[in-house]
Amino acid sequence: ASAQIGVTGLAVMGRNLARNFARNGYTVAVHNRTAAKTRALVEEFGDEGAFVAAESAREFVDALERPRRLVIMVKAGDPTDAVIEEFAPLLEPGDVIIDGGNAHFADTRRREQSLREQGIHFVGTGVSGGEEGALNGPSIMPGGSAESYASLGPMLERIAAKAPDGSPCVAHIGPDGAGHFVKMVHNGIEYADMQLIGEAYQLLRDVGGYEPAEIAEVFRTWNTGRLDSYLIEITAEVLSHVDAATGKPFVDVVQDRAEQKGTGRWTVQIALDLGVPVSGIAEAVFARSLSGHAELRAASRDLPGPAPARLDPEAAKAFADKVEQALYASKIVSYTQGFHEIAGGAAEYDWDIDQGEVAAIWRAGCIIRAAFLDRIRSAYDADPALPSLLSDPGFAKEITEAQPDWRDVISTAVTQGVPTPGFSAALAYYDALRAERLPAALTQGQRDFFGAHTYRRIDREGSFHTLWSGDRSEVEG
Ligand code: NBP
Repeated sequence: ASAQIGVTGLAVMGRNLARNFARNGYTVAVHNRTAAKTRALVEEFGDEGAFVAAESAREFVDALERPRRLVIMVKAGDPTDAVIEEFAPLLEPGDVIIDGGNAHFADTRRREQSLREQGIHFVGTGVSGGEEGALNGPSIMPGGSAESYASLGPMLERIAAKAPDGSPCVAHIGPDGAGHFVKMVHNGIEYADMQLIGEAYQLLRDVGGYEPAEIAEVFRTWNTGRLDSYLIEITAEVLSHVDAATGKPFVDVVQDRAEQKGTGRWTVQIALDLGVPVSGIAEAVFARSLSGHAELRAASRDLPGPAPARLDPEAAKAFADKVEQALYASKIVSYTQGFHEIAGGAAEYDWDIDQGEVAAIWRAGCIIRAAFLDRIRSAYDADPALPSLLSDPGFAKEITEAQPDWRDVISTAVTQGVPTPGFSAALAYYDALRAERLPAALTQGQRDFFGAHTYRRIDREGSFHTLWSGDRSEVEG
């Protein structure tokens, strides 16, 4: 046994992760259900480091140093269970299985519990950064036992992305499913970021009258400021790309139906279960599903409404600055909601998650990497019990300054008929939080009226019911 780590599942992610370990000096055992992929990896990249090719599960397990560290990088869902069932009987107490796929955290909790009974550490690990990240440094979010992290952590730190201050983008998130939960929320935030960028693009195009290549320049400028992020950077690349076949902007020849693999949807489903309002993320998921309803959209195309009136170039320039404010303010709200969900998950499942650390390990390697995350990290470092990002004095100040433009952009969108569900949901969340009174009091009255669900009063303890169909006197509920 000579390999310090093994990777089974050698599609794009597993292959690149195995190469990343090898390039960092580790001897890596590699295995894949279809053995041809294992051989291909060693043939193509064998000179990058030390690989031990294993054809069978037994060979793979025997190639690993004890305690064994075995990374599973297969399609999430049933394949993961199949692989665990294949390997678990070959392992011994103290060995560590790392699942780097996009598992649902509830599956991870189930697998962790069952393997723990056999003395095997199961480390459900979020890995973000796609193919490129897996090879050159992903952001890594491991869950599982603290004990497993003691032996695994240093290896993950070597292969992880490095933040601008040099620190590795990996941290032990918490027990059992905590790592996959945080990865799920990362993806939900990613959906929201992408939706907000999409809305900014559509406003610049329809109201600002800019062409895609010009909008790319606007995004490039934004990318030198507080919006500096990977997603803004690639947005500029996509918008400036010209389709070779037609000579048209690439964005104009792609069908406008956004697909999804499910992690954004999970973020919203779980938020509903936890009772955490993630309205911005939900709007982003719904916007993708709406875009895919081709027949509904075709049937609705003739519905009346305003057509955007294009601004003159001077006004368009001023409008673009306002859109930047709206995008930034809405982004603060999305992250506020995402971090609230992490806090909600931590409370529900008894995970002690360091929110500042989560922000820190998202600073590089992952899809939502951004200069902004350093600010979030500082906010939580300054006050680990921060009730909301909006309570941080720095973010509160920025949102105060952005507010007139944020409102103005949404008003323009509404009067000109440009859909901005993300911007609007973010502002509605903000306004609801700061409201002195919400119509929830009326909701409680209605619930008591039709269902005797009772209500609480502002001036007395206890629950009460009004005899709505009687003399309307109040009784204790
Ligand atoms: P895929 O998700 O396409 O999975 C392909 C791999 O799963 C192949 O190695 C395949 O083996 C193996 N596999 C399947 Br399918 N069923 C199996 C079974 N019953 N037993 C054993 N092996 C089985 O690969 P990927 O895109 O590299 O993603 C791997 C994981 O990483 C996924 O969970 C994904 O969600 C996650 N992830 C992907 C990205 C990304 O950008 N692609 C980013 C972050 C996380 P075979 O070669 O024999 O068919």
